[in-house]
Amino acid sequence: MAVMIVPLLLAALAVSLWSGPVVAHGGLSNYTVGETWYRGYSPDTPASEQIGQSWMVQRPWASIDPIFSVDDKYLACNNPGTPPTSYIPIQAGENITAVYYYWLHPVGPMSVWLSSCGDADCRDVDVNKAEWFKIWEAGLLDGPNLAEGVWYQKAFQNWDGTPDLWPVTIPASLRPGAYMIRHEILSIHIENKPQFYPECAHLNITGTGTAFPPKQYLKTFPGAYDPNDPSININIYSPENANTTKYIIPGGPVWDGFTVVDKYCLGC
Ligand SMILES: [Cu+2]
Repeated sequence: MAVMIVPLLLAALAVSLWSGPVVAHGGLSNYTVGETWYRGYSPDTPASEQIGQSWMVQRPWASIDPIFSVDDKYLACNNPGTPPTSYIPIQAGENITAVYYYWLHPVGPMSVWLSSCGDADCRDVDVNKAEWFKIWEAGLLDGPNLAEGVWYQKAFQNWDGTPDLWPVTIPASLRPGAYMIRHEILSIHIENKPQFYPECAHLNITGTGTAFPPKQYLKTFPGAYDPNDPSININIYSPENANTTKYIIPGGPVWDGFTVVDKYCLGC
């Protein structure tokens, strides 16, 4: 019984949202872990009813509009991206599912990042100085080319009134602690005008793991992306991209959960 409650609730909410005006863009509205759902920020609800509330786990995003520049400070955790009050409790090895009530854009990669808050409360961490590592990514799933192929960004959309669900596993080996999680959708359907949609939440990760990624996986936002990266400043409709399914997801490799700092290798 309990298992059914969350999907039904989400479906009901999704339907009610669909009765509003149809808009472009969008964002990450809620998170689920197991059967528990955690409410995120909504740009459609007054900020005063959300910011500072004891239940809030997500950094607020004031609008559904994208961020266009890789140098924008809001690339880290959107605008304003100020700290929430609460943490989502989750065990390393468990899934966290990002819930979008709708997502309309079809083309471009999606990635999920974590940043350890160390001994600090994540509320005191500067998201632009935080060091993030990628734990998940997905790009083009199926050909025939970048413009006409099926990307995960398209595949995860539902058009039956149910929300779009994006499940990701927290690496089981990860050292426990306070972390920020950052979901990013990069939409590249408009030539040479990338659109970034980041949202962040706070996690209290438990577990018995000891692993943590080495330096080469740690990136800052801004900083992780080059504006001239051919995967970011891209025209998917160009003749040279008409016959290729090759696309390198920006931001470097996903941390596998096992590659750790070699204690015998200074400076690695
Ligand atoms: Cu849009």
